[in-house]
Amino acid sequence: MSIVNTRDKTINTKIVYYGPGLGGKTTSLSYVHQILDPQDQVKMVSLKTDEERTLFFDFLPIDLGMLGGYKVKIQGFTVPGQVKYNLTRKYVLMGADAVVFVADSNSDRIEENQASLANLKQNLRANGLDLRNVPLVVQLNKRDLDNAMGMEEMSAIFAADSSCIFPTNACSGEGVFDAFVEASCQMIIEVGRKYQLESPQGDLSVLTKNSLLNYVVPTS
Ligand SMILES: Nc1nc2c(ncn2[C@@H]2O[C@H](COP(=O)(O)OP(=O)(O)O)[C@@H](O)[C@H]2O)c(=O)[nH]1
Ligand SMILES: [Mg+2]
Repeated sequence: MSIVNTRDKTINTKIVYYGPGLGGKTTSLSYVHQILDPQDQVKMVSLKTDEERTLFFDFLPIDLGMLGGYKVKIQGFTVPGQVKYNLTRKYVLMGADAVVFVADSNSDRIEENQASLANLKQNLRANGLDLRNVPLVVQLNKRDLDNAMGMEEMSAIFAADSSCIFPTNACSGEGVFDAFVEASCQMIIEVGRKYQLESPQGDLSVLTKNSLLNYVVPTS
């Protein structure tokens, strides 16, 4: 859940990368890290499970600095995709302000994408959240695969829940930062509305977008 402190003017938010196992969530968040922090000053934390532990996720703290008079921070998380780690997924999703769904374009993975989307909705509900006020941005990832499912057919899976769909290749990074920018801006719009934030410097989501567009994304 976003925490906004109007006295010391901080906005703390959370973006969760969700999707089936091996779809490219960790690769995507690592790419975002690389763009935001090319010197690797802030470490991305990856908790790995062993047989007994069920906590298993990546965590990246992101500091966007001052935007419109507010200190804006984002906690970036990925969930483990494998079916058996549902407790971790539910826990990581708690208080999410936006979700980036990383779908696997491999045409053998259609059912896993559908199941993971259904699982996302179920876990949002379990956390008292739903897609009406938690923005959902979709990455159709692994577009480079020879057996990639058609874009239209694949987009149709998500059409009812999101109008923001990005073809991506998390390995090259293509589209990944654009999806992150979109999720961040939609999230700030939602948080701004919820807390009735006003900035003398203008619309917070526009300021967020402009600030993120200053980062250098290599063109391939
Ligand atoms: N060909 C291809 N492979 C990818 C892409 N994104 C991720 N991968 C590979 O898919 C595997 C799983 O990626 P990972 O990020 O660990 O998936 P996660 O389980 O969703 O976190 C790794 O071997 C990645 O290198 C992509 O866009 N294209
Ligand atoms: Mg992962």
